[in-house]
Amino acid sequence: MRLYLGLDCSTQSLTAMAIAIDGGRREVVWERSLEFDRDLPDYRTRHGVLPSADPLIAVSPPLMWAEALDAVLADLATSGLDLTRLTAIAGSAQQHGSVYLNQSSTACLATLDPARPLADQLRRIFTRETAPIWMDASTSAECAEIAAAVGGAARLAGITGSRAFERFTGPQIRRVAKQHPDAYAATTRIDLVSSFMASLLAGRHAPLDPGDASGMNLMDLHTRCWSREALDATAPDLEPKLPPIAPATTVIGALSPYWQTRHRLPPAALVVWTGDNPSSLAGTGIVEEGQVAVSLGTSDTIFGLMHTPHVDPGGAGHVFGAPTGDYMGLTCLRNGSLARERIRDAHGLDWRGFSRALETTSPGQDGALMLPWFEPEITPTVNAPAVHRRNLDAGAPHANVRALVEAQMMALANHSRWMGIDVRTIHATGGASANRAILRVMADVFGADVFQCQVGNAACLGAALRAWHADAAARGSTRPWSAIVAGLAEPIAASRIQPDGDAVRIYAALRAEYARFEADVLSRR
Ligand code: ADP
Ligand code: XUL
Repeated sequence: MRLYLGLDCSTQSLTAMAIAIDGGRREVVWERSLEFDRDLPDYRTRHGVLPSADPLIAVSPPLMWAEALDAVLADLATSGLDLTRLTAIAGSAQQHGSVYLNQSSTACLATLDPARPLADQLRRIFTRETAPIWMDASTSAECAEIAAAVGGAARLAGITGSRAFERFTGPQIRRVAKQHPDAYAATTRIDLVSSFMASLLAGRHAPLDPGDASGMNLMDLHTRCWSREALDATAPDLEPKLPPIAPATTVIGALSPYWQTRHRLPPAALVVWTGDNPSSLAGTGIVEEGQVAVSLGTSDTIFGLMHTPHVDPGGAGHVFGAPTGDYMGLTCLRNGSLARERIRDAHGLDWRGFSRALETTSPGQDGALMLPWFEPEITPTVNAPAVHRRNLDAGAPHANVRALVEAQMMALANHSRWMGIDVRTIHATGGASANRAILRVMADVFGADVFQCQVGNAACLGAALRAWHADAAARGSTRPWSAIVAGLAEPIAASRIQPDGDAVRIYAALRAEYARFEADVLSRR
């Protein structure tokens, strides 16, 4: 029997999951989640983000992620699992966020004192105390500058898989370089959240995998190397500051002596980390073209596997590297779970009441529509947040719940057409996928069967499966990905929600109406 550990450092929490693989048996044997706001209140985050007066700014403290890692691995040490069996560890993290480290970080990582908490020892390694994260929308000027320097949005998308997006790391780095040139000059390593966490475990600077590196507007999607043109367009002397890019199966070393002594963990193999969406692709079992998953987490995302990268000509979506070595298409909405919480709270509901609101209202509500841009939106790009309603009374609780969820599902459906996938089944994951009333709207809007997954946290499961896959590959096994995901990363057959014919017809028309409403409002801005 071997144990594999997956970690996921998301916007709001750090989750760890151990799976046991024993011949044909595969099982989740341990799981632990630490919520940043609740469990590490000293950092004063709200939903994992530091409060800001400017709605375009979103940053988080990297020390908080480090402290969470220390706490979660302390729990693993007392889990009762036979940790001598722990063979490999992999992880995933929210994408795009950037951590700025100085020269002292190299020695600090290598000489951590196991008698002392991790976070206490890291305080002096940052050139910026905060990390801009995926919710940051403050870099429109930098996006325009980078796009212009490489010859336009389409050219940048052709090289990197995406036009310039505010939250992508290249524009974020450019902003730091422009606004804080001294801090930028003192920065010797710019990590993504994934490579930062992996570096803490390895005791030395870790590489990035192509899945997360493709969320930066800096990697050439075709060669999986840094793009000279994109680097030059972004910031001076950038390449030496970036981690190397290594294939998703790379074992980057062993768990460092710090963890072995501090929490009595074995020198397990450490696999390069990736982004939460690539990890969720594996964790929802999407290893063939034509299947899609929808993740209803802090962000709402829809993604599917691609063998060859075809980029969204409309510029809404992204092409990233996939854990299988293929590609994945992805469309991301910022106003996901937190928008649902906002409407829930505004009308004094709990999740049961929210579900009941969906169950007691009718599809389409005679043309009631909402554009739920409570916060700046990613898809479509909306930098000045505002909620727009049509045929909808803002005070009507149930109608607003339905209009919100319909809007989110219609936006996901309309803005993922570019992937060219005929969506017949959807594997649903993320915190809100527990809510079957929301999944009913998803099934009807997409006209597709929707399944819940056996293991709810797909990003974390995907990380554990990647640990197993890379370890097996290092041992010379040629086990295909379809065999890795079988049995754990599978939809629950009995959870199937089939689309209702009448509702599908209503939404076919309403989706077109929604697209017109969206275009009309955007054209007036
Ligand atoms: P992330 O990984 O991005 O931090 P999760 O996938 O853990 O986020 O999802 C967290 C979100 O799940 C919460 O913000 C909450 O709004 C949502 N959620 C949890 N339970 C329910 C439910 N029953 N119905 C709808 N949403 C839910
Ligand atoms: C994807 C994106 C989000 C984050 C946070 O491009 O920005 O899904 O990865 O989960």
